[in-house]
This record gives sequence, structure tokens and C-alpha cells, in this order.
Amino acid sequence: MSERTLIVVKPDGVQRGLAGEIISRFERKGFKLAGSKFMRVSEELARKHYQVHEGKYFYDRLVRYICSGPVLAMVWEAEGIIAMSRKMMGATFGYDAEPGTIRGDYSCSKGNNLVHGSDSVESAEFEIGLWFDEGELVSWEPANEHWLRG
Ligand code: DAT
Ligand code: MG
Repeated sequence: MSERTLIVVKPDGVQRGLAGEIISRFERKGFKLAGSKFMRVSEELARKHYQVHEGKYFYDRLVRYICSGPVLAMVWEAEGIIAMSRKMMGATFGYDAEPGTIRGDYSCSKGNNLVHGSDSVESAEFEIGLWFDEGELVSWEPANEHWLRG
């Protein structure tokens, strides 16, 4: 069963010119892009996106950070993508993340950790619905599908 996840290159990732690198890692892994948009995040969207963190001491800072510059929001698709993409992103704080992961290779910060990825099927469904209209998502068959799966 194919699974979808929301991946967002956060403002620091965009400003540091790492959007292409992040796309490239997911593309080379064999994930399928289902949608993308370069956008500014409204405070309303940020607050909903991070609603599970409401009340925590870093919630307001988190909302300010995600709204602080443009982001690249994407939906990627593959069987098991949520667990795989979380591994590829690395631990939450850049200074904890293992080398070889996106955060481990490019971030030594706590909060400026370059990338967001949904962490469960439920959060992926909620987040994709929040960030994308169904009409913005594309269903397609990559020509190399046969070589990637099985
Ligand atoms: P992740 O982004 O790995 O899913 P999360 O959902 O627990 O991590 O938290 C969302 C973001 O909030 C995370 O990318 C960085 C920030 N954050 C999490 N815990 C924090 C803390 N204890 N202090 C400061 N920022 C924190
Ligand atoms: Mg999270």
C-alpha cells in the first residue's frame, strides 16, 4: 500500500540553498513526488500544523520560525515512506542527528533543523489535508517503477 507524507523544506533550508539537495535525496531514494509548492506559511497554517505542540515552551518560537521566510512544501509517495523519510531526516535536533542524515549532515542547530516530515499515517493525512488541496496532488506512474519496487 502506497503511503504519502508531507515534507517541508523549512525557511533555513531554503535560505541556505539546500532545497535541491533535500529534493535530490528523496528523488534518488526512489520516492515519487506527488505535489509541491514554494510558499509563505500563514500564522494560521503554522498554528494548525504545530497544534500538537501547543502549550509547550517552544510553540510560539516554532510558529515564528516556520513563518520567517518562504518554504518548499512537498508531498512524496512510496510504500513505507513515513518511516524511511524520518530516518533520512535524522533526529530532531541537528546536533544529535547522525551523519548521513539530512539534519546530521547539514544542521548543528536545535530548532533550525532544515526539514519537516510527518511522523505517522494519521499526522501525514492531517498535514497533507492542511497544506494541499486534492487538486494540487498528481497521480502518475514513473517509468522506472518496475526497477524500484519488488
Ligand atoms: P520533528 O521535527 O523531528 O518531528 P517534533 O515534531 O518533536 O520534531 O518538534 C517539531 C519541531 O519543534 C522540531 O523540528 C524542533 C522543535 N522542537 C522540538 N522539541 C523542542 C524543544 N525541546 N526545544 C526547542 N525546540 C523544539
Ligand atoms: Mg514532528
